[in-house]
Amino acid sequence: MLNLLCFKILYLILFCIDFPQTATENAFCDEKDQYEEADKRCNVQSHYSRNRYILYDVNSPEGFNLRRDVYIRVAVFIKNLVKQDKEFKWKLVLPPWGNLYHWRTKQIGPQTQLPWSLFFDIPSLQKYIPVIEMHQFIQEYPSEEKQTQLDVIYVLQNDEDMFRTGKFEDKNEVIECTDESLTYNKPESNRYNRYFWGYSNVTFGNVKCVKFHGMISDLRRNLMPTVYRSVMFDHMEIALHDSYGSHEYWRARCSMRYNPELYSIANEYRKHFLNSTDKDDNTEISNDWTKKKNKRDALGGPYLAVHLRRRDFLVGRSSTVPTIESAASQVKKTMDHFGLKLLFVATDTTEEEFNNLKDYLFEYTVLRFIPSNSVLNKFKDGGVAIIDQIICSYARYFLGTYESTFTFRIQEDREIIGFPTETTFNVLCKDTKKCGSNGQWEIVW
Ligand SMILES: Nc1nc2c(ncn2[C@@H]2O[C@H](COP(=O)(O)OP(=O)(O)OP(=O)(O)O)[C@@H](O)[C@H]2O)c(=O)[nH]1
Ligand SMILES: [Mg+2]
Repeated sequence: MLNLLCFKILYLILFCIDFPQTATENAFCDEKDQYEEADKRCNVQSHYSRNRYILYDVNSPEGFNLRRDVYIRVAVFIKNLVKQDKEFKWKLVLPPWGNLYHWRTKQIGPQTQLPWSLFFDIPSLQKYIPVIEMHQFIQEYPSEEKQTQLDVIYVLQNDEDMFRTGKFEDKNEVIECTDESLTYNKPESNRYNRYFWGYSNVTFGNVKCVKFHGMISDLRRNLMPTVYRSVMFDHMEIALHDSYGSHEYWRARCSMRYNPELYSIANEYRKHFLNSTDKDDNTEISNDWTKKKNKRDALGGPYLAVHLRRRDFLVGRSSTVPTIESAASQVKKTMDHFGLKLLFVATDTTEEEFNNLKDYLFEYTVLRFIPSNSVLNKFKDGGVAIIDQIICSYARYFLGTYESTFTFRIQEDREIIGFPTETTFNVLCKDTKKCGSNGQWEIVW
């Protein structure tokens, strides 16, 4: 008798505790529920299946760096959730990277379904919130006939009336979906079968369209963890930061360290071409961001870095983007002021424009990072852009592009490294008379 009891307890521990209840197991429970034994097993199992998954996606034309900002909003949301709700085990599924408008290098093949680990340091993200990659989610989430079915998808939408009238108030209202709201602008998709990030084996059970305005924390009431185990939010960029620039914002931001290999490549480049090392430049920081120290004495390498955003900015933001001649003269003035001779340029411009810039700055050494084939093949356009950002973040002085999120992320990294603010929050102007400011979002320790 005692033996049988022990066996039962062992069985429950081995097979029930903390494993998500699969759809097949559900069917098993329904079929056998006339048997007390099976019933008991099922109850225990559903009781202990506490894993809950949150997924999200962002409007497809949005670039890499705005997407990183959306991650911070989500991360702070999850952080609070994990803190306040001990009943469930919340996990964030990191949305794979792919199909971004700016990733144009053709010879390296399709840049889709890229895991976060290619660009970011996952253990570092995990020190802030529980995150898993999409491929891990597909493995660990219950699936039926190799199909992973998400329980519900909320398609967030702006309330156009608010934008028309200018009267904004919080809203989180399920509305009837229109054809337009369900038209996902991905070529392989159709109305009821959207392939998330190109995964044809990921489907969904329930889709709800939501007029949403307000802070991301308000999405908590859409989670309903006793009903749904997996909840996906599309157009997550619509949900606003709970507190942009707060201490919590910066904790989430600090956790976004890059893949260590990208730092190594950037550091090699700094050492060889820019005479820059952390030791000499007073830019050493702890490998563990939770041990970060409040400091503002970073010196930076003996070079000026400029982020010269061109391409779509030349059209969309022509009133703030300078000509190459004007950019060169602004760079020259700053370099002379600081007595610098080395210039590092991060840019999405053409070879022709870059050479043009070099011609204007012939008395200086003007460099840009050119990836080897192996670096480009491995880390793709996204990784090369991050290397550019890292190199900019270690410069003695940084000049960015007005209202570019690529520039914002560099400024944040410089805040984390501990530079005096006056070396960081500077941008190129349209011309010398008219000059905007990006604002100055300083780190909060
Ligand atoms: N390698 C490299 N790529 C760049 C550079 N500037 C822009 N890009 C590419 O262009 C993309 C810019 O898009 P976002 O990341 O959205 O940043 P943004 O367009 O400057 O900012 P928004 O105003 O939000 O659109 C980057 O993600 C890169 O892929 C650069 O200096 N170096
Ligand atoms: Mg952009």
